[in-house]
Amino acid sequence: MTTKTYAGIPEEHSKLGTANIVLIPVPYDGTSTWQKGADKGPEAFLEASENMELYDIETDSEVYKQGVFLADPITEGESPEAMVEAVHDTVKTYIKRNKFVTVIGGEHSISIGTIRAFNECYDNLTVLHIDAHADLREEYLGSRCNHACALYEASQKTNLVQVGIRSMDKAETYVMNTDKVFFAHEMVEDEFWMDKVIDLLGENVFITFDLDAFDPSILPATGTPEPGGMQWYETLEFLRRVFEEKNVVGFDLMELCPNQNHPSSNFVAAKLYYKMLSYKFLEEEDYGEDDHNYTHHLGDNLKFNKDEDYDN
Ligand SMILES: [Mn+2]
Repeated sequence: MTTKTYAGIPEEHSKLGTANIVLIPVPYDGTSTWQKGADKGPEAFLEASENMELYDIETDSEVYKQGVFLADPITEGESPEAMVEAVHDTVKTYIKRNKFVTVIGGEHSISIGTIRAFNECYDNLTVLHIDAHADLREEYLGSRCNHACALYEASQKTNLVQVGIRSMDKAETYVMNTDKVFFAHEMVEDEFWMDKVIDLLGENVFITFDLDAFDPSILPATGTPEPGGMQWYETLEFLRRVFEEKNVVGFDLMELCPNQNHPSSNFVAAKLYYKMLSYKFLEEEDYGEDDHNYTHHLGDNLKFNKDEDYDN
């Protein structure tokens, strides 16, 4: 990758020691079945981020000042299982360092390792899965680490709440808990869907955001676009509420599949990422610039004593 710091931010805000946020790029696209190219997602995302203005009007904040450390990309690609394990190890390492960990993909199977790490570190984890697809197959094309299986493990081991779903296989209906699924065709007719989702979330929430949850009219550059997706402002309103009302412990943005005919998709992903950070650290902004206690809040609900496992 050519980028040295996230969004071209000054080096003083990009150092691991002082950054509250870690961004892990995972340029992996080993099992996608239709349009290939999600492995180019992280680089396109970073390039778009460099061209983004860093003052957020809505929150009146400059969240990059929290510090964003751009981790080395995870390039393990020997097998889907090895990739998932590498992601799991890396994510867990940074969670233990008390960072707010975020991942940019890459195909959705990467999230298996990310979610496993968060679930090991937080009690009663809720996974808020925003996606066009259910991704609940136990196994697909011979692997449990296929993108079509991205949320199966989460469905068994966490409180999984799914939002924006509009494409799935009949077999997935047997795994799916429809009490915790918000189908796109129902959301458009239900003005209270956001309240209902939030009611189902526990205190600790990891958000896995497949960019194909968006309507293809605003984000066409993804591997498997589906009509009838979420719009920009409703997505932001929803996310802001989740960040304000719950302890979001981390998130990932998956399935950006850059297409030179649709470069705006890269900017949508970049802006969404920055918005989510802005919402996460909004509370901190309210405390004023002199209060640097945020790291204290970040580790609040971790299972282990963070000093104990701090190995560096
Ligand atoms: Mn999807």
